[in-house]
Amino acid sequence: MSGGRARVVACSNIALAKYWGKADEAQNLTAVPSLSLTLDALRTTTEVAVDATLQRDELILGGRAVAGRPLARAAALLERVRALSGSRLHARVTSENDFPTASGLASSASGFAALALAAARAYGAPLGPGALSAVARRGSASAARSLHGGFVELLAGAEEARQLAPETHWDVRMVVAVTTLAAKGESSTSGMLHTARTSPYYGAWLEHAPRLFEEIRAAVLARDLAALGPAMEQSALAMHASMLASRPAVIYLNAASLAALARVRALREVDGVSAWATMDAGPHVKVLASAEDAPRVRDALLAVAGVERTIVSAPGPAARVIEP
Ligand code: 2P0
Repeated sequence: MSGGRARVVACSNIALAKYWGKADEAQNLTAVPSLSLTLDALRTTTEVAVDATLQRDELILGGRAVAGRPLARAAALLERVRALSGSRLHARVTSENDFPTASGLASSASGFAALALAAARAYGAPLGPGALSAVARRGSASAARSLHGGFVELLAGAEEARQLAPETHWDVRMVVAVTTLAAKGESSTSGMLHTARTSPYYGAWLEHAPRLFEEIRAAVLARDLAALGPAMEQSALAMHASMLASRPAVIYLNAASLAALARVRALREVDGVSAWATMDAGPHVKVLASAEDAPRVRDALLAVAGVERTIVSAPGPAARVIEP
């Protein structure tokens, strides 16, 4: 026997209150509080196999061996888990997403959450949920949130994320409008560091984001979509505004993203549907609505020029170990 092995499924998450900016770059602590919804329909499955014959860690993503920065980030996480478990053996990481990677659908969130849990199990590291969340956060801050199901918060400067309400709390839907299959240009990490360095609006973002977080948190606890929606849209658009004022600008949205945003506004103002949009570090638009309204929102988004397909997701569960 050359080592342990574990297989994990983790769901991605979409922030209703956005994180953009770091309080501490080396520790990967976030500058603003964020609140997310874990999504059942966006999943990563990751296996970690510890293998005494390996000279270095290996990463296979979607069936292909990967080197460079993705491997370095995965190896850094494995190194932390090895330090906690006392092992010096390397591992082979095999990971599959069931959604487009590196395009603003938060593959790093589910990816690093799955990797943290699978690595901890494979190496036998005795990590509780808080410590696991902290290990995932060092890989990618949004990953700290994906270890939990339902509605999850990560406070500014916090080591670990915690669940605000379980997936059964509120039966909403997130309708994801996939606007392009092209890989995104700039990583979230470099985009937010560049925004912090060069955008005159970054200070305003830091000041306003905590207030939006509190508003969003209260609306989620009250299951109040009419209160949540405007604050959620403002969180996303204020974040993008801070990026747009950078030099040079950080632009993730494309023409189809803007057309989808306009359609969501028309859904509310013309069709009377309570639907609210959010966007991340990529061109896709994600729309929050009731379970009842989700089919109508999906049909409206599919008719937008440049929207290639939609994914409708219910709130999802915590990351979990599965049988091989
Ligand atoms: C979020 N995003 O709160 C924000 C909104 C994207 C836009 O967290 O540098 O991959 O690895 O901590 O977590 C995506 O950035 O960044 C993200 P790092 P991460 O969901």
